[in-house]
Amino acid sequence: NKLPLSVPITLPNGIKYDQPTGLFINNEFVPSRQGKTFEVISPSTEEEITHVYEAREDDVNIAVEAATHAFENTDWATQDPAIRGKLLYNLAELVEEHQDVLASIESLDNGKALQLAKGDVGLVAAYIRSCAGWADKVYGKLIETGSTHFSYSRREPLGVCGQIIPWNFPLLMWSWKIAPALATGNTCVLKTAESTPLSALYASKLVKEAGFPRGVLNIVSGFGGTVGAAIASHPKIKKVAFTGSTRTGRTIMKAAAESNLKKITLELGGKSPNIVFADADINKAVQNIILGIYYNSGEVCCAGSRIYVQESIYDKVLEAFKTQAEAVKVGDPFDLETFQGAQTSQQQLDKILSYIDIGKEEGAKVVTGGSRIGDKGYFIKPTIFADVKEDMRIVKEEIFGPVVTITKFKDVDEVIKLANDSEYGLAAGIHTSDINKAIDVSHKIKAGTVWVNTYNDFHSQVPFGGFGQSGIGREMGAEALDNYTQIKAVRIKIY
Ligand code: TXE
Repeated sequence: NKLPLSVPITLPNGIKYDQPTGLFINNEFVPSRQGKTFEVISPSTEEEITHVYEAREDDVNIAVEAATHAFENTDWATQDPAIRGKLLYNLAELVEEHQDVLASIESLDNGKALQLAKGDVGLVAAYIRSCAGWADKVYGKLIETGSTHFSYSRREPLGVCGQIIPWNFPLLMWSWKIAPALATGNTCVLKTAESTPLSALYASKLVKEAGFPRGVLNIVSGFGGTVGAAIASHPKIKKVAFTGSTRTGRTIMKAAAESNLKKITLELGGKSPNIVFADADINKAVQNIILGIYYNSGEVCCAGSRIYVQESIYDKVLEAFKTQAEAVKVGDPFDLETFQGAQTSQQQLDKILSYIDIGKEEGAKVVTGGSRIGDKGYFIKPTIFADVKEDMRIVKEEIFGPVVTITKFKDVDEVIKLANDSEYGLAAGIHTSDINKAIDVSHKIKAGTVWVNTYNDFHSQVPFGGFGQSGIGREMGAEALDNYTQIKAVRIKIY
């Protein structure tokens, strides 16, 4: 039986909508060439939501052709950029108009608490709007080289951009990828994660409604080893932007190098330190360490997964943290009281539970949590490990779940050493009331983002990305546009 290109869905909160199931190519939903489909599961019930069409390499070729045509043979890249800005602005408005359904799809498909999903959709609209504003503010330079020449540089788009996104923030990652690429006149072929394809397909309807011309944004649902690999090695794709694991990032970088040396940006894993100094406001610091690790069920690349507390306040912080961790409401994402929903997949559930076992075997002490909740739906208790040693795997490796380690430190020098002892370098948190210490430690920490007296606190204008093995390049802010433009120098001889 052929899968229809749209299926009616009633969401757990009663919202009814039509879910597109096709690949989005040339502004139309189409079946995949081979007609294969895959199942999409609700992580909170483990029940099937729907099937969607599964792209393969031949579909990637068709999508790349569509994107190439839009880039080469239309005025998409060469028109007044304010027109692209207006289209992005329209899209931001539509995202806001459809925020309830978008957030609900995200909760259903990813398992995250609906309240958090609403926050994600707000960030999506804000970021697309921010890029709308950038579209007509991409400048080159007039370069003074003496009276014999006229020299200038201009920023030009790259062409077709391949984009591969993960499942932890499906719609937010979609926006971080497409908005700067489209603002600067590129065209896109984006692959969603196989466990969370639904929200980007729904948003594709909005892309068409916003007035984007055919072929500028194409979405292919499918698996990493087939569609993802085809994007990373495609000879007509000029750049690949990826968010996901460090392991897959390496594979993509290799494929990009071996195919056509396409440009890359990678936003990878992390093991971010969250540091509480004795002079911090303890209540606020504890709220931030809760937010740092249990927000989005811990499935956050910059999760504050290593907590360091100065020894004089360690017992007090640990007690307050334990109490608050035990009060975190875990469960049905559609319950508006829920803070921590389900983990996104069985694979993720298994990985986190295996790290909990590893922590126990390594001799760390489970302060609270340490097990699955129930046997239906991928729920895990907010977990704290204390009495850890710095070389334990639970301190070194990314768990990507609601599991955190907590360690004592003596002074600034010691905690900087501990914080920086990681192959990653995505983010860090510092909690202190001393502005000198805040600035000094921020500058000494090896991470792409440092939050002071806050955590997981994003803004469209603030660049985000990793040091070390946490990635290459920055998303958001003016820096994001650099990833999607290349500089051309023009030098004209006058006499
Ligand atoms: O990641 P993958 P997985 C980390 C986190 C998590 C672990 C494994 O620790 O537990 O990675 O998750 C596509 N060529 N992060 O296995 O494989 C894949 O289809 C091209 C951190 O899901 O990196 C999906 O679209 N693409 C992270 C995307 O890559 C390939 C977010 C991410 O999947 C591919 C997610 C290939 N060979 C996981 N193989 C973050 N930085 O936020 C897979 N993909």
